[in-house]
Amino acid sequence: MSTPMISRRKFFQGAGAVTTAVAAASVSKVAMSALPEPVMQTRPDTMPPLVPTTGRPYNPVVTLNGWTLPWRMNHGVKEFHLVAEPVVREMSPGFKAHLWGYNGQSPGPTIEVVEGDRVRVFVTNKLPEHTTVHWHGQRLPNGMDGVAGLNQPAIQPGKTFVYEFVARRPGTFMYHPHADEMTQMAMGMMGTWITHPKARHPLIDEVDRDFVFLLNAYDIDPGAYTPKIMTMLDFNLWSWNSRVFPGIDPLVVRQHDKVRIRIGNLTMTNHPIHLHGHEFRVTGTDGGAVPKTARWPEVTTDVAVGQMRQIEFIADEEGDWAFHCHKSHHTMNAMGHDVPTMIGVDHQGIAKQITKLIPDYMVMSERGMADMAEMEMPLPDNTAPMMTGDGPVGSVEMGGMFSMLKVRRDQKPGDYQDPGWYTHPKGTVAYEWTGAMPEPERFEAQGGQSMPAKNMPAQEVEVQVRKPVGHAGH
Ligand SMILES: [Cu+2]
Repeated sequence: MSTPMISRRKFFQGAGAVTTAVAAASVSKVAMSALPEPVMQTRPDTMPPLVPTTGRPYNPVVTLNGWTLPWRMNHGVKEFHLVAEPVVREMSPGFKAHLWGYNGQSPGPTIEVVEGDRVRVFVTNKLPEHTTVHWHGQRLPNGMDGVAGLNQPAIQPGKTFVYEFVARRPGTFMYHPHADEMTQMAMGMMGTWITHPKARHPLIDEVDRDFVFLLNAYDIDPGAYTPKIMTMLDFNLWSWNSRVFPGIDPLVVRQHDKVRIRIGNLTMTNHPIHLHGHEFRVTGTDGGAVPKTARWPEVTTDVAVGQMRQIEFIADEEGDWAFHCHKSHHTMNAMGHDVPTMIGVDHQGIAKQITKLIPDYMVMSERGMADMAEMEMPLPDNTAPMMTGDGPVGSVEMGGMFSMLKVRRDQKPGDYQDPGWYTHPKGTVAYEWTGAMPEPERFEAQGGQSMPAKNMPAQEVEVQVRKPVGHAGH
């Protein structure tokens, strides 16, 4: 037992009445019998919202490629049971990663409670090393904050700790270990916590669809299964809820729905999240609801490390709208970083020569990188293609942090099933010009520098840029 100071008398008090269990105390075998059964989930699908049947009512969220953890009411206390453990996460179809997570998945299940709820979370550690859980953004007693060594002793392997506090502030929060954080977060240990308002809130609108997901990143070598935990910036898998496109489900809504999307960032860099076809407002952060006078329209919002951004909009434009991180390297999957830029280099003659010696030889990317998606280059087993995902009219040439907002007129309320591809009304799709191509005309106006440099060299210099090999381009 890691807490030596529990007296026999106190021990039995705790065991007999679980309602008085305190944090930072290992739970005995006797108390274990009072533990709520841990609920496990092994599928990576987006589960339908968990409509509450006990406790205060609320409108549940939908966790993208995830699920909400069921609870037990125990004398007015909402009890959850998290199990920290190694998991196998399918990151995209055919690509599995060996991660650490909670209750069978990475990220762990979403925890949903209501403002004012007394919440008790049992955390069982089935990892090979100690852990804790920190409840990012919450108002709680200091001893429940989960920083190993500072607020509590770490939870040793095989032990169960109890966290208990009142969910005081409505909002979107995250949970993750605060013990060997670098390893445990690089391995996928994280989850989302939603505290719904207990009554109508002047700054928290009711919405028709409420989505949530976490931004996370992994460095898994092509063909390997386990993330490299020492990586600080050069990750090769940029994921939403430990899924990469085309493994990320679309966000399906009914036209004219009011939509909320809550996005938390537990990677090592910022992600400008961009929505096509609609403007949104940032209505909340992990610090709480944003005052109405402080909201402005956006189509991209940067989610910095350790931040949550909650965006809201009316989905009034039908279609399949791209929704993605705007860092172009984050919408690609695993690749080596030693790929030089070959655009403009003509290999045609050389490739023919080499193919005589090495039949599989293929020159990559001399016309851009789109070849990669077209050719579906042979990959080691268990590797997500770098950029792929077939759309209705070709390859989407995306991977990583990419999904779609699918807005449909005939989507039923509460139906999150993928409606398939959007059928564009006649005459509303970009098309090829097949008429005559006129000769270019020179633009008439004469320009000039307002402050010409005196000693500019006479000859023109054409700069040939070649990206350095092994750049850290993130
Ligand atoms: Cu990004």
